[in-house]
Amino acid sequence: MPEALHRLQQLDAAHHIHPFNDNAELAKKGTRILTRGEGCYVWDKEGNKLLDAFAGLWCVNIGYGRKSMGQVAAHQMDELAYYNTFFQCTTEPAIHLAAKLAEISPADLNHVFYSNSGSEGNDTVLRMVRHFWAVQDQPNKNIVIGRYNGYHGSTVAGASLGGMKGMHAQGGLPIPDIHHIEPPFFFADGGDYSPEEYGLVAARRLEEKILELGPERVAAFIGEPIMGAIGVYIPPMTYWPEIERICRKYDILLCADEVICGYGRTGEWFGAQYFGFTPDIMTTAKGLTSGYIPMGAVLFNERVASVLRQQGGELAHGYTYSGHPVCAAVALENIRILQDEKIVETCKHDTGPYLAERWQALGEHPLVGEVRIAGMVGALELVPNKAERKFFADRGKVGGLCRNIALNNGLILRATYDSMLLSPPLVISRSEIDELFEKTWKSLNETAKALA
Ligand code: PXG
Repeated sequence: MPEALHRLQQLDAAHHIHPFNDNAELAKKGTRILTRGEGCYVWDKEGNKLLDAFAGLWCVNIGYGRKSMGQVAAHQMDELAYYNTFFQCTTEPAIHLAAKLAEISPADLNHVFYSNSGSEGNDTVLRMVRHFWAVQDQPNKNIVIGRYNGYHGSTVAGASLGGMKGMHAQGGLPIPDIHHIEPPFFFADGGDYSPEEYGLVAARRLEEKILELGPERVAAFIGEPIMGAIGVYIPPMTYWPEIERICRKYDILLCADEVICGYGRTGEWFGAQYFGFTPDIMTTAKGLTSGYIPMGAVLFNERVASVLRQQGGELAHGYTYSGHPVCAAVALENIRILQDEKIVETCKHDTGPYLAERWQALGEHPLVGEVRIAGMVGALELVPNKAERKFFADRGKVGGLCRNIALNNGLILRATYDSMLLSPPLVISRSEIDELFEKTWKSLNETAKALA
């Protein structure tokens, strides 16, 4: 190993605590150090060129290496590197971005509150939905319902709204008045239902939970249109309209966590449009800036925004960097690129269908028990026996093995348990999709061989 690489790994091991890692194990193994990106590819310090089929962490929608993003950031830093949005002030990029988000978002989600990340955005959501009911003399309508294995971030509110038991175990979560229902996961839970029937069955768990808690206690429901981190669970098309019907029936706010789905991931601008429902609140981040700079934006509809405005008094909430001018300028440039290059439309009508065709074809591999795909996000469920909808006994081992084999083949896929997750930059071309297919097929073959 070259001396320079080893030295960097030693420094990293000595001083850097990594998120979502066993840090003791990582320190022994040494981190992979990424140095450069261009389009759908990244290079590491050892000189390996990797096809990034995960877009960094579900976020680099416009691909790496876009010069104009840096130019816009540099220009804004020269003009005005920072000013706050607190004391009756704002900046031009923050104004233009809010207007742009109102333009591209569905329905009347026309009001923006800025955060720095998806987690912070969901902290904002939790506080605002409770405040919304409290100022209307319903302070006890404060319970938020999420889903087990949902992911809404890693802050106290984000991890509480999420339903990851491993996260709840660290730090005494969830905080009070957050409840969870079982997620829609047909592969594991669909039984003898058709997917359409199952979508309704899974959605009606929300109604059962509301009736158990009392509708007068429930402020909101929150869910990712497609559950990403847990394994790209794509619900049947019947699920979200039924969730929406239930929320309307009991007057419960519907919050879509669009942190992964937002800004084109499904071939629509937002996941809610893909599934045909209209949320009251949307959390967005990641694709808002394609990961070039940290930023999040929570969108509120007219009803919620007007109550918060007219009855809410002074909003006792905000972040130093809410609406940061450099981040807002970069987000505007990112959206300009998405629009001018018709990237979302191309995903919907051209590259998305092609990706779906090739990704579906991987379902013929003996290791693959289910193929999931919606636009530019998907998964392969690796199974011991193709004929049965059953997991490996030792969940996660085969997925981890396949991920490492893929890396050796120059391909980045993420594994959650034994689901191989796909979320490439939205600009992936047909020939890059062919390369993705070939490298994935080869990696599946080598995984099967290693198991035999
Ligand atoms: N909501 C959703 C749906 C997410 O996917 C967040 C909120 C939190 O966003 P921030 O910006 O605070 O990280 C996310 C983030 C994984 C993984 O293992 C996924 C995320 C973050 C870290 C790891 O797939 N998603």
